[in-house]
Amino acid sequence: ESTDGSESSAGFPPGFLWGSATAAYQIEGAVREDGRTPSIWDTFSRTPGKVLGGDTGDVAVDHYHRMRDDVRMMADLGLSAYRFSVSWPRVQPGGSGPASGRGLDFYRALTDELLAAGITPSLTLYHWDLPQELETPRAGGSAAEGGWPQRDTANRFAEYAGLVAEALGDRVDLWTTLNEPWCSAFLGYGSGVHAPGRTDPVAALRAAHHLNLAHGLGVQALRAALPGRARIGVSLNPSAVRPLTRSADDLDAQRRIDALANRIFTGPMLSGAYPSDLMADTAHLTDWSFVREGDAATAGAPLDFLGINYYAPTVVSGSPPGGDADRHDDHGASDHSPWPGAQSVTFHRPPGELTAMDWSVDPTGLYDLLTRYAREAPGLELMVTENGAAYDDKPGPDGAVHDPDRIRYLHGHLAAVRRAMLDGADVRGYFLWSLLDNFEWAYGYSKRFGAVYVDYETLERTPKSSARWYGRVARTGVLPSAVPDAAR
Ligand code: GBH
Repeated sequence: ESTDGSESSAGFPPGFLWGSATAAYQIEGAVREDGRTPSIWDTFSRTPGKVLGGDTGDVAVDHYHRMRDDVRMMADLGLSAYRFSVSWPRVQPGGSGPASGRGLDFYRALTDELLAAGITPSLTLYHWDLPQELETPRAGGSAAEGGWPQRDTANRFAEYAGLVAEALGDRVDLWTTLNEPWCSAFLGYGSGVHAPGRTDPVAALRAAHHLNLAHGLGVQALRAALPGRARIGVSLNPSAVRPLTRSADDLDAQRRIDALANRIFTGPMLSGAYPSDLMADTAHLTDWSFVREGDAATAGAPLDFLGINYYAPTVVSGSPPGGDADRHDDHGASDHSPWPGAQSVTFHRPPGELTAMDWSVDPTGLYDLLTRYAREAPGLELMVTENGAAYDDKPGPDGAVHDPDRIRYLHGHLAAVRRAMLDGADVRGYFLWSLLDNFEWAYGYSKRFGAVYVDYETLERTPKSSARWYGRVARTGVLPSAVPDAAR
């Protein structure tokens, strides 16, 4: 039924990867099995007040025990790729030393199942679950807190990357070092809404640097261990940041947030240097002496693809027009900012329709990011490694789950991807976040991002109507010109 629509605006090229994405701590459960040790998210989620409803990933959606059924479901839907992450404390308990054979066996089995089903595996090494032992050593270590603000964590990551590459390099061709280092650094150590929950702007900047360094050292370790056919990238969550007005103050707020959200990572990773305006904007906080000679160049190790995770745009102004009442952010009760040195910047809710996260539906932001990085990094392949939305999905009386809002969201964003491709962006794949409803970090199980509904009592899976709609797009490679009537 596949049409050669590669020249048309609705048809994606043959070989385009149609995937879904997940992350280990959000779906696996089995946190105490087969030698796994705690990660910072185990500790954080068990700390009262940190996660809505006191939810943890102890069971999550039990993917660790239902992996074969989950792969069969992807194959039945017609998906051609699957992006998952490896749990570091499962495959290298404690964060250093030898690999755990039992931990690696799970990912060997997962990738075998995927390959047997004709699904391309895309492996992310780090999706936020740092071994707790690297954050706070139980004994022997220095009294200081560790984690990403400490330089040695970057070396530990490179060692871990090499170990996973040795084990899985024969069967996985798509490798991603880090998922959204902005979140690890600024939500983990700045605002404290993510693990490990620290609130120190300088620790957050140090973390960002050591994540850049870890990425570069990780790329080196992967290149050394993987066969030549492997493709290596990183997944960022670049902010599509717009000024509220064209005033000088608002344009400067846009520049500052672009530096703190985007160029702090793309500077080193794509050009081997930190932006000078970023260092000037934060000079009152730190002299950046944690950046050593050669670090930014290390972070700039050549990449094969850039992964872009996109949900919603950001609108900023330079001075609060209506005082604090206008202030909007999605960082809950935290008084701490994830934007070091940007106290003058106010965040505004963009106009238009909102998802269950209160994030606005705005496909133009995705178009803008894809065409921006196509321009700034010519020759680099792009991949949409996450895009999707949470809605208040509920099974109907017949047990079916109809999610027309999600179909419209996906349709709009896929059209934006195709438009960006026709305007020169070399996009090789799209991964819907997420395959399954899952543990949505600080929101626990209260937000459903899945194309597949999960009943949290029985853990039974039910593909929503969006899963069937997306599966058809994946099988045909053609985006229908209109969304189904039910989704209007
Ligand atoms: C991704 O994070 C994660 O990779 C994935 O694990 C997660 O489940 C999924 O998205 C859905 O949340 O208010 O200015 O701080 C996305 C995290 C959410 C971080 C939006 C930035 C808004 C910026 N991003 N958030 S701001």
